[in-house]
Amino acid sequence: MENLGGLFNPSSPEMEAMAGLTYYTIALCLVILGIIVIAVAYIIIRYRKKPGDDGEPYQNFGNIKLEIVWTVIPIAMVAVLFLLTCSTMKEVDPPAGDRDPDLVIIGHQWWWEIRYPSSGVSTSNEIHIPAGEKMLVRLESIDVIHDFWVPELGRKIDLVPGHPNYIWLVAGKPGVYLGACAEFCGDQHANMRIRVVAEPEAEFKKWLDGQLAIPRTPTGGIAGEGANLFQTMACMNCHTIRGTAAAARVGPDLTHLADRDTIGAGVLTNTPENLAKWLANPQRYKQGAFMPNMKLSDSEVKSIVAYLEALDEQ
Ligand code: HEC
Ligand SMILES: [Cu+2]
Repeated sequence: MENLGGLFNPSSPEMEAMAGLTYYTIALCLVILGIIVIAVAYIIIRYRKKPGDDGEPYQNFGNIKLEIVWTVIPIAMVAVLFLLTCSTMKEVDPPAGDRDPDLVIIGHQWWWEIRYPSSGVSTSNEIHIPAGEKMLVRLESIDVIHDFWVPELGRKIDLVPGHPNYIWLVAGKPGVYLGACAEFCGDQHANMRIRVVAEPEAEFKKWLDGQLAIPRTPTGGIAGEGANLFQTMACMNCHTIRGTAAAARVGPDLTHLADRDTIGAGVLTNTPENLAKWLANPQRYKQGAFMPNMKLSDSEVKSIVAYLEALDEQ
């Protein structure tokens, strides 16, 4: 059942409420279907034309009692569904503007910028949260409409330019929950994946502290060369590496890139070899992505990989 998605594997109180509502609705529909099938079968048999019958059977017009019954019952059913839906919405939707968000998720073509406003941490595509804790998330978009969806954890929600939306993000137990952009947003929409990593509180704190660390810039060796290249090439214009002059937000924050599981919102697993492949030609793995082929030589790629990996070894 692992990969059957949210309805079969709800992993947050919000998703449990939504799955519960779905099950109630399906159960009610099945009961109605059963009653109708039985009634139709009974009527077909009981009132079928028998030998000797002639003309129309008895017609029953304007029976007020009957009409009241078949109006009131459906209204009652709709009322029940309405109330169940209201209570589910109350469970699922956070009160907007109640407090500052714990997390801000910003959609870009075609990656997710993840910010933790209280600590200033910024990462991409991979969302760490403490398991069991209710995180208030504000969702924004920098360009077009995207849609955040991690099926096991809850509802879909659009990221609309100029109009922030809010959700709760909760994972009942530790684990990795996968999601994707669920609103077509251009060429690489399919490669706009989400990983939610829910960890026990202590591990989450450790991760957050690791992210807060400002790495020293290596000065010697090939990592030092990489740092120089990064500083002198256009990388600076699009990326942030804290502790250096690079502070742009066109692409992901690379300060703790080596900590992430994937590159390019899921197109490659994050290993030094794959990082080298990505740097050599990102367009080969994510055609149309807004990181150009930087036409780096093999040795430049090697130095930059050494630099980016060195940032997390301190
Ligand atoms: C014109 C802006 C631009 C320039 C210049 C640029 N990048 Fe990028 N870079 C991006 C964008 C945008 C992404 C995200 C692509 C995606 O996933 O769709 C990215 C992604 C990356 C990633 C993967 C990050 C992740 O979290 O998945 C790495 C590593 C990276 N760039 C390194 C570099 C290096 C090193 C240079 C310089 C040699 C460079 N970039 C130059 C825009 C740029
Ligand atoms: Cu998208």
